[in-house]
Amino acid sequence: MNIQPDADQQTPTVLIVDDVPANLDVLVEHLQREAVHLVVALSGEEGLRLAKEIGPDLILLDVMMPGIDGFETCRRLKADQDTNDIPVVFLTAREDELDTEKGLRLGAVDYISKPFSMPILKARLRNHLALKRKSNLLLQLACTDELTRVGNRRHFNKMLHSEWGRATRNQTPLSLVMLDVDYFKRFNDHYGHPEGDRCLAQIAGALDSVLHRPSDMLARYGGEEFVVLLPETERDGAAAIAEQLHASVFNLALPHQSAGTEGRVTISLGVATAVPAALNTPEDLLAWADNALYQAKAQGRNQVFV
Ligand code: GH3
Ligand code: MG
Ligand code: MG
Ligand code: MG
Repeated sequence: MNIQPDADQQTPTVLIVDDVPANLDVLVEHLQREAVHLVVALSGEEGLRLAKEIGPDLILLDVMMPGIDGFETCRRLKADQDTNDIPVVFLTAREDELDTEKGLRLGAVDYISKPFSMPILKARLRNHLALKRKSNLLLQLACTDELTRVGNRRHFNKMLHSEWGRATRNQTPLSLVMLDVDYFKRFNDHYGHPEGDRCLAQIAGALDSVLHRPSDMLARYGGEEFVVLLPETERDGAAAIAEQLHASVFNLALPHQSAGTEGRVTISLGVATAVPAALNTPEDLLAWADNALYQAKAQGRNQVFV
């Protein structure tokens, strides 16, 4: 999955959770003129489901609700890594000090008691959304390789470990493709480093166009080396993707006129697949893919080694 370059430009989504439809009506009526997209839920359960599904930028949460109340809803949002970054603002008739402290301790960014002032609520929401936008941008910068706009090594390592954990729990295969540009030193020597940079960015674009599952992840591992993480993918499937990755770069037909090359830029790829076992680590999968890549290079480059 590629990282959206314009994640900070989108209209923010606010999820409002309240069991009383009249309360929702009042909030929607007043907030709909703000530059936000509003989604409503009538229970904690529905709020949790929607939060996971749409990933809102802020959740406005009632406390007293039948079923799971707002406090429990907040606790579960914060315990789930898919939703724990979403700022929660309580909006409630329960206004004693203990409740306020509890809501904030559970991780809410704000606690607003009824009766409340609509202009102040709006001002607070705007401030929280501005902060969320900045933290999204920071997160995106921390995960992105500046030159190629794909994931960076730091993000890849994080995803490798979390996908390894998931594959271990579910006993599903996890595949990794490691690839390296052939004779890239000669490319730089011949065409210059700026042209080399442009070449790497084009290669990243071609590689990315091959991946279609949201869970697939491309990253620049370093220099002229890229990695592709393929969750729930068997060896045959990974080999087929690797062939497509190989063809995508070959078909760019970027000229590379120097000794040993095919007249165009090519890549070598190594594929590794594992269903995690107790004695293995994600670093083993990396080492296997690296070893396969070494074999692809040793057998003449411009090929996939599985
Ligand atoms: P091989 O086929 O064995 O991979 O040969 P190679 O020349 O590609 O491998 P080597 O490791 O000797 O050289 C890698 C080159 O990649 C060296 C370096 O100049 C270039 N390179 C690494 N990172 C960048 C980058 O960010 N931009 C540019 N332009 N070149 C880079
Ligand atoms: Mg209520
Ligand atoms: Mg190379
Ligand atoms: Mg290299």
